Amino acid sequence: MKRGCVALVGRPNAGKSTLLNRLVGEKLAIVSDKPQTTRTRIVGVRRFPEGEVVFIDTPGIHRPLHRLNVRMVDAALDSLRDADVVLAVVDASEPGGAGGRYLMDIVRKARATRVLALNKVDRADKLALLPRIAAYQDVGFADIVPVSALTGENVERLERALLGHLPEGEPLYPEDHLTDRPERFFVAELVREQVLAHTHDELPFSTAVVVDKFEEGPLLRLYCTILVERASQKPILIGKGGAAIKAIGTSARQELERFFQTRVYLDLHVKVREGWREDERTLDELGLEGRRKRRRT
Ligand SMILES: Nc1nc2c(ncn2[C@@H]2O[C@H](COP(=O)(O)OP(=O)(O)O)[C@@H](O)[C@H]2O)c(=O)[nH]1
Ligand SMILES: [Mg+2]
Repeated sequence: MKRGCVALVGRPNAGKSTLLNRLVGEKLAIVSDKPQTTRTRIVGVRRFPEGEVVFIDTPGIHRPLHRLNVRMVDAALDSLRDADVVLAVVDASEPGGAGGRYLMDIVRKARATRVLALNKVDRADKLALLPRIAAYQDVGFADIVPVSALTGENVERLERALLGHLPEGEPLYPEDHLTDRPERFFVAELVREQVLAHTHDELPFSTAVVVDKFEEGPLLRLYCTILVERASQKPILIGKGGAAIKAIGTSARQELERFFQTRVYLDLHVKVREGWREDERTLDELGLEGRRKRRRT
């Protein structure tokens, strides 16, 4: 059978996480309209009649200004090195720009087979697509597939193309294995997704979620702390009379109930941790891979 790893790499906001969820058929990665939503690699396994594909979602490749972001970009580059197929995801509704060229310079050097997904074709100008495809000629893509991760348009064609490039071998994971992340990870991420949805400016980038307690029972009881970087951010996140944090809590609880298929009690607490984005200990606590913990393969 066919089997192997496909790493989704690209600029922030290209739609990698939306595409991962679409390819795996489960919501494993959170999505937002803000860049840098994904902070770590997320594995999602999908079985086809022809074989097994291990999809790896990664943080967007960008210029890292904080230690948090250094770890994020490292996680993306590590995945790219380990993959059988590198699936570059670009937003086809926008011109690539300097960031796009930087990405292609990295993808061009990958040892793995390269495939390009021109994403967001649902809102791209079809005429503008052709010259953009021409601009990718020299990157050495084995396939270029226009898709919409949002609507699912052409995603099956992409799946066929990816399967075709995978090596033969024994399955990498047991039959029921879906992801490499523990339940607590999804709790923190689903809460963070709602923080992202309800905040703007610097706040989305300055928040992280820690799961303090995970108590199973007829009611799943979850206690989380939302970290912010500065004292001035706390009242914004809480809102007038607690309105903002309440709205975040209500939506997060609904998402968590959907994910865990059970009733959920969610307790959210906001805490200031000055400059946590630069603090290696906090980054470790958040489970973000870093240079020091890089896997040897
Ligand atoms: N119109 C459209 N929007 C998309 C598509 N794929 C992703 N998006 C949107 O683009 C934004 C970023 O998506 P996300 O998956 O978080 O991007 P990532 O940073 O590359 O993981 C979100 O608002 C998505 O809803 C698509 O195919 N079409
Ligand atoms: Mg993402």
